[in-house]
Amino acid sequence: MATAPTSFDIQQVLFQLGIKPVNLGTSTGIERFSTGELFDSYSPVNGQLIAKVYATTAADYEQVMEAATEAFTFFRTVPAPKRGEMVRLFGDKLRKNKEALGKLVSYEMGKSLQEGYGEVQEMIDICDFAVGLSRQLHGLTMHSERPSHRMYEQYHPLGVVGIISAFNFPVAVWAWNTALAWICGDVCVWKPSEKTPLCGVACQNIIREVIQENDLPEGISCLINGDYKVGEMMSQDSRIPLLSATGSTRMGKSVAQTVAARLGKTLLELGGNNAIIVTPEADLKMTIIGAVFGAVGTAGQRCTSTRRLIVHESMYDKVKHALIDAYKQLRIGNPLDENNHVGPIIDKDSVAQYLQTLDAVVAEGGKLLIPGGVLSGEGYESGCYVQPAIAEVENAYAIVQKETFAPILYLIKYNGDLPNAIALQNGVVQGLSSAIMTNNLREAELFLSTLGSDCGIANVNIGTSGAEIGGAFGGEKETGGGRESGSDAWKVYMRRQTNTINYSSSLPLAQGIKFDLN
Ligand code: UN1
Repeated sequence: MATAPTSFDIQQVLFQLGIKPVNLGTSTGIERFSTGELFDSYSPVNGQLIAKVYATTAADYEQVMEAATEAFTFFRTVPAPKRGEMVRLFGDKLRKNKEALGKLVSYEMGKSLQEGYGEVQEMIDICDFAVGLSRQLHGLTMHSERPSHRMYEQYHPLGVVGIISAFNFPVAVWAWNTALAWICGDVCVWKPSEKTPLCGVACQNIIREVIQENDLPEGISCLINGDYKVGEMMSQDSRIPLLSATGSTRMGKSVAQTVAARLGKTLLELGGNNAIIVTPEADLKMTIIGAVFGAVGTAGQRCTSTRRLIVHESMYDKVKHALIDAYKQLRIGNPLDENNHVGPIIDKDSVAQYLQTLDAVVAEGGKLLIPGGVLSGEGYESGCYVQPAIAEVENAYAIVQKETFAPILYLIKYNGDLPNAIALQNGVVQGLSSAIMTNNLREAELFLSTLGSDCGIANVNIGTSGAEIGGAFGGEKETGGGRESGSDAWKVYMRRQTNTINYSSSLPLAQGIKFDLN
């Protein structure tokens, strides 16, 4: 189905967000520079060049790290609620720029406009959350075993926090990290994905206004750009006590090893292979909406996307036919046209991986119920539009064990009782998100119990994607173990200190040890 290449004025959006045809990709907050190579950002929507960005060199990186380190010496002394005020002002700016930034996200990354706006809303939500949190960075007080002693713990800022983010959430994942890190008193250096550098430049332009208008220190929010080599500079840099990285498991393993070798901390949010279990007591209509949005939303490129549907044999045919019917109604096309459900995937490499995965499914004996394929013709000139596919498979297939960042949904049958389905759901190396569709309390509680899902996120009668910012976000096993966003995820951005104060006039030792002089 053909639609207009863009249903909005991209030039106006770029102007509002301060994006030029050629952009300096390195910034220490206010100052912008870059001496590296120029690289392009193409839109998967229509294949057109949006703008160019200069990459960060090793010398540029040094300048950024000096500014960040310097800014930290001041920023750590600013009271946390005052740092919260800065985040509140940032949230206000995001509200003003929601439409433009949402459109840029949609145009540079390819997700639907609704999801582009949703992503900016997620940034606003985390700012609000962080503002409140800035008055709640609580530690505990505990009773000392010694008389007239007081013992408590407190949290101090860590230092320079590095953030490596992925193309699929080009702005929100930075905001999850940076809004929390700032209220915790840290300063941030951000490397956005080289596939969505303009979203990074736009965000930096927005925070730059907050820094300038409020005389905040340059260096609290820095931007660097480029490929994995720039990421390696961060991994190796002992001036970065915490590196938060979102992306593939392969990238995460490399970052984790390098950072661990210098005993730094990582916060990893890596691949998922998320399943929805559909029991005999599931509501069919809710199941179909949850599964289809989970599988084709963001064109299957969320780490929380639904990859596997594990359906009880008694429901299997019903679910299969309802899914096929639903997929036939999907409108694939320009994501800026709100009539469309599914936009393009990020680039042609990704299209090639999608096609290889479909071949591998067939080679292992799977059956394609909706065969998929690359769309061509008017409106599809970028070559990045693919048909969301459904395949009947076995969970044990090697290809099913892997995460393919594309709209491919695997349909898997289970027989007998719920523990069989849970075993399949847990029978992958990843552990991010999971869900069960059931109206049976016993099934729901078993799924959430210690014998149930082994994932960081486990939902009942909701799909696998679309988590709210208030909960801790992240997963187990090869997903990396990190937790970002809500709940007490802030603690990873701070160092904990235990303090014991003696207000007696003697010096008793812990564990009753006697040590007398004279
Ligand atoms: C991601 O795909 O990296 O839960 C993040 C969700 C979104 C965040 C996804 N709130 O689907």
